[in-house]
Amino acid sequence: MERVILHVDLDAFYASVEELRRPEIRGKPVVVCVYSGRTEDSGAVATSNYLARELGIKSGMPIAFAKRAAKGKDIVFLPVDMEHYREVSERIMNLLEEHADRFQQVSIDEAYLDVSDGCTGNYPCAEKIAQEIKGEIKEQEGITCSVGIGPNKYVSKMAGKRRKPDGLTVVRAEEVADFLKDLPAGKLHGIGGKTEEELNTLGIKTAADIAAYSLTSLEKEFGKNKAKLLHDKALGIDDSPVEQKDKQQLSRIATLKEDTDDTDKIFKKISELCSDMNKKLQNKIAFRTISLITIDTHLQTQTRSETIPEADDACSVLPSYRTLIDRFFSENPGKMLRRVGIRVSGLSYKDVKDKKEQKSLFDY
Ligand code: DCP
Ligand code: CA
Ligand code: CA
Repeated sequence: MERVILHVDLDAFYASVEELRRPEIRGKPVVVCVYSGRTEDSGAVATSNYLARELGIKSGMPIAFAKRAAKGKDIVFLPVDMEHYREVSERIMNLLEEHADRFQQVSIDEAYLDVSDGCTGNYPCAEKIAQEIKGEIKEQEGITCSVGIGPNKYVSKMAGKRRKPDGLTVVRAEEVADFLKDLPAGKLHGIGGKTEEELNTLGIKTAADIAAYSLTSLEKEFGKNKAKLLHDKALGIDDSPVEQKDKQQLSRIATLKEDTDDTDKIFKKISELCSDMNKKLQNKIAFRTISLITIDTHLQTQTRSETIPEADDACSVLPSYRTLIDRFFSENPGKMLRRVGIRVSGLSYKDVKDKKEQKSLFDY
């Protein structure tokens, strides 16, 4: 069966999410930072939006460097808010999973979708799914993503990188060689800077150069395994399957009717979320840790967790949530909440006989 794989990657993810919830910063360069806290500007840039990238500000750069590049300009620097990004990510990943026969999340903003069952070798069919996905993410979460479509995971990932942001790139099986040939070796996913230098000293610069170099000669330089890897990357070969994995945690979050510090109202919302969570757990998934997620009126997210004896009924632990709510308010007097959520983690999956049944667990 000829496979068709989608790779989806969200554009400037943390920055896009910040722009969405802070209308006042839209249209400006935005830099999201991990402050290490030692001195005012110590730490690194997590990401920047495309306007900030035009100024040379990129992921991984020390914050002090970014501040220098930003000097005299109207640029927004923000600290990371991981809880919030995880929440948005989880919703988007759930949405993506709905469209896949097999689904594999590979990072907070990236996933592979195998759509081969419905779209065997049928690229227009896969393209239609990609358009639907882009539309749904835009409509429900207000952000854009870039999608690559190819005959395997590696080619779909490389295709996705070709047009960003808001891109959609299709590379059919017969187009792979042409698509890769002029790319410098270091741009091939999985080939690092050091290997690129070693290749360059052999006069090998592009994917086409690697492909033209005989495998035996490559083996002499790099050993059997690495030589095969290089050849596969240059030729666009990748047999690895899209691996459906068990989720490590599940959460449910909702907006309160109005901003409040009334613990009874908050508890009532938590009870509703527990019932909703139980639909997903179906007495088939047990958990060992529960968390209360709170988002206050300044959009600050906090999480409080408790480890409990293993349970499979989210509503059986309501008294523990009551304690966590009380703890939040005793530690944050005067704060009002806008949104609340629950999370269960430390999951174990019971009585799941085969993957198919397992998938149906996540279908609802
Ligand atoms: N990230 C980070 N530190 C890095 C790289 C990334 O904290 N050195 C975080 C911030 C990013 C997120 O991971 O928003 C996703 O990383 P990507 O590499 O996919 O980069 P972006 O989504 O920000 O931008 P792009 O549009 O290029 O995908
Ligand atoms: Ca991204
Ligand atoms: Ca990514």
